[in-house]
Amino acid sequence: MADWDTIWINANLATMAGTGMPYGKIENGAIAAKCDRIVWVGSMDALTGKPDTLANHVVDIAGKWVTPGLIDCHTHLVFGGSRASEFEQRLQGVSYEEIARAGGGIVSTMTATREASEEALVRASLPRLSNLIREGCTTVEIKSGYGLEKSAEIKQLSVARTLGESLPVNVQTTFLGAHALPPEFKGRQADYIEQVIEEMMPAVAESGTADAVDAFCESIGFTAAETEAVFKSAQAHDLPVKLHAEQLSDLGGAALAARFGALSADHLEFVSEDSVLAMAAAGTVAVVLPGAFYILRETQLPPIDLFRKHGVDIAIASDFNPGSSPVPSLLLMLNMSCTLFRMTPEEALAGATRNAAKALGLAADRGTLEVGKRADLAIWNIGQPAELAYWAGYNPLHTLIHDGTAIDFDAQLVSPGLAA
Ligand code: DI6
Ligand code: FE
Repeated sequence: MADWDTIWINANLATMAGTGMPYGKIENGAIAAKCDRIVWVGSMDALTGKPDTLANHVVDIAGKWVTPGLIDCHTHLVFGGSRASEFEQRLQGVSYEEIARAGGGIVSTMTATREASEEALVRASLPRLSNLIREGCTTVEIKSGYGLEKSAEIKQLSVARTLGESLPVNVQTTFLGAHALPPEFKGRQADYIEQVIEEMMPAVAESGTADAVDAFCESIGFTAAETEAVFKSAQAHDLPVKLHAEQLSDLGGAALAARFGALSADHLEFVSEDSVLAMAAAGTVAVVLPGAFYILRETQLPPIDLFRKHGVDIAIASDFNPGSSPVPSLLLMLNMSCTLFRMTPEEALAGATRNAAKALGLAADRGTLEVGKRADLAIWNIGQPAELAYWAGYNPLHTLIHDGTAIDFDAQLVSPGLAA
């Protein structure tokens, strides 16, 4: 018996480890796993013996490219219903904010989500998550925020946990109780926040269904002061925070998030340079969401140059949700972050691997091809890593390895069919 379980040889590796080489490239390399961990990464020349003496399984991948499994660090993929009719309204000129203020938007999804059973939500969500996995995702974050009451929020989070147990993927969950004001609290926003803090947060923490806490700090969401109260409560329950900030206006949410050592601030189209500086000092990741920008036909670009200038790590994510980003595709985000936001293909790939791991607090364990990290590998039929951002609407994934084992897509995933 050899010491390692599997070695992939004749591989081109985009390790995404900060080696100084673009993409952390190792051409003509090999990578080995034992159980669920990477135990060796390097060039074929550096192997200390014949591959079949080192590992029990030798897989010759004939020059294909290997990247870390992709990480979608911001989704709302558990929801009931669809919002196709709002899409039609928006195409007629009604804005996202107008729809939200008229009681549609997030609240309409809330109604459908509250009505759906846990089982129905699982059934609706499995093909959505399968779609992300088919494109190379090995970690996906899923938020609540369509329950907006204790039991429905916990239902959404439990569904997310069930999805992670049902499919070959690592699911991270985020409690987003402060997403929108439910109609029964109309005119009583302070009371709702009190309920989030006094009732929901302790129950969510107690249930163990959330890995982090998020809020929607926005003119159509919650104020900075309300967000701060939610963050204090999260801290009291030892839950890390992240924030939907500066998507439609600048309320200073990103700076507030930085003050709480947030893992990430997300959207950020309207963020100021001072807030970017605060994020840099706190190590808060900037998560940009080109799907929502595209679907809402926004024009204010997130300040990628300021993130670069001040050394803020940039992640990209699908923001998959039924309203502003009905787009269960991280590969498309790689393309859009380049075409729409002028990121480089290398920045885009770092945004969907290394920096996305950091945005979830998982940097020690995931996001790069390095010894000791999880053996989550995506093997691609491409000639160079930039192709992952270059193709749009095309999936060059060859094989996906999760925790050291190749996923059998036909047997383990659920067929497409996105309807709820
Ligand atoms: N910002 C978003 O991008 C999603 N939530 C949020 O606060 C959109 C959610 C939705 O429209 O259903
Ligand atoms: Fe979002």
